[in-house]
Amino acid sequence: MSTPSSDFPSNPVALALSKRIQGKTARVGVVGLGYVGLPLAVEYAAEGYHVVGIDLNIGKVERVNAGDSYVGDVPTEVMAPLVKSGKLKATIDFSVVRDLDTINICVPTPLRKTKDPDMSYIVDACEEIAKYFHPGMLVILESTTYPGTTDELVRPILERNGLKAGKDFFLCFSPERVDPGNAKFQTKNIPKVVGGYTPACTEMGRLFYSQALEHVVPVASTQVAEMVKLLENTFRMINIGLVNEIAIMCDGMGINVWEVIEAAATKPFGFMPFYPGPGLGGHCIPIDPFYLSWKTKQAGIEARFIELAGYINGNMPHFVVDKVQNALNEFGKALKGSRIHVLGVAYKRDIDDVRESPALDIIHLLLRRGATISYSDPYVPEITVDGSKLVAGGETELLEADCVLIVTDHKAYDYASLPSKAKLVVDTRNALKGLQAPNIVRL
Ligand code: SAJ
Repeated sequence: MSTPSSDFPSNPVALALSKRIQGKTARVGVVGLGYVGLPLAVEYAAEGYHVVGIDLNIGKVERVNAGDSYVGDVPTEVMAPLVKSGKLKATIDFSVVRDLDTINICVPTPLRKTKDPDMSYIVDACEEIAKYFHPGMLVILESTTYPGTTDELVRPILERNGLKAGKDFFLCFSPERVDPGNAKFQTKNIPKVVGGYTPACTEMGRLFYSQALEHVVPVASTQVAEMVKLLENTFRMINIGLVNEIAIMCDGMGINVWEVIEAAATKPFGFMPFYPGPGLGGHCIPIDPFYLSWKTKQAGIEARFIELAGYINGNMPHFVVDKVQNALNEFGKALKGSRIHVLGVAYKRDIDDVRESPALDIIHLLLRRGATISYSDPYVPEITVDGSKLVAGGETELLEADCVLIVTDHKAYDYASLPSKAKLVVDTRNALKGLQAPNIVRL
């Protein structure tokens, strides 16, 4: 769809806003102070802008205003001076929008149980912004969503009072690419894609991001920018699905899939290693591709790769539980009545996030088949499965277990000693790489 063009230099509204952005006098707003919004707010405050964070969670607002960070990628010692100097503050009150020049919307975009997009966070944020919206603003949606959201959902809400995107205000989409805990790539140095509703919008978005971030990548439209993120994460999800299916094939043929991948990864071009695992966790990879397939389905296009990969990845917990059952059978034991100690429940190593973690599905399935469960995870003190709370155990439970199941390969574990301590180990992450023993079973 071609977007209407606006003549940037001859538009006084654009000129005035661009001067405020370049002069760092623009008042920056960030809606949603999570692992995306808070680091962004801090970057702009550190650049010298006055930044107001808006979040419905009063606890987060109070912690920001106390200079106490709750996001791992934002050290308190970095944030506190910005709060103290008055450059950064937070509020639950959207009326501050009256005094803002720019707003980045960084709210969640989960899936409903029906795997349909839950757009309520974006809609609620836009409805609140619209109450105090004024000419001359730049609004950038960063929440991962289906192509068309910015143009079809956000723009009508903001244009409701007669203001026109591309003329009276500027509207962009820019995918968030935050990778929590990534020491090498943080908000400032991750290339920032931005696409606008009009060329003037794109230019305003480019100008805004170039003030605080190292590398800005302007693209032709909001739809292109929305699709970029979905391609990135769909690529990942489908390749993980492929390698999980390869693991199932290798299992059936008695081939060590980990050795296959390690050797394939020696190819210096045309190959990128992905690794099989117990399933697909997190709030991005299992979710984002279904925003794309939901949208394409509206256009009568079946996203078959996404559906198939979703099925394969979703089936891995069942495959793992079957593996545990068969391994116990080899030792003359039934799964029913056996004690299984799960090692690691976070959705990936060295983090504390259990959202969509396959460990929860695996524990649910094991309980349903009559096993007794304990778990340990240095980052997760307790979990709830099927309404029951499980508290993290430790060495005692590991030693008493009939089978230890490695689900999340946190670096904190002493894997070398595991085979001598445990009666049986099922390893879904190749954490015991290089170790051989009759009581080790690998994915
Ligand atoms: N996983 C596998 N095999 C793999 C890689 C991952 O089974 O080869 C599993 C993980 O165990 C986890 C899930 O997939 O359960 C997702 O893991 P992830 O490494 O993709 O980590 P996420 O969910 O934190 O993804 C984020 C994404 N970042 C953004 O969306 C901005 C993703 O685009 C990044 O590529 C990824 O971090 C990263 O590379 O760390």
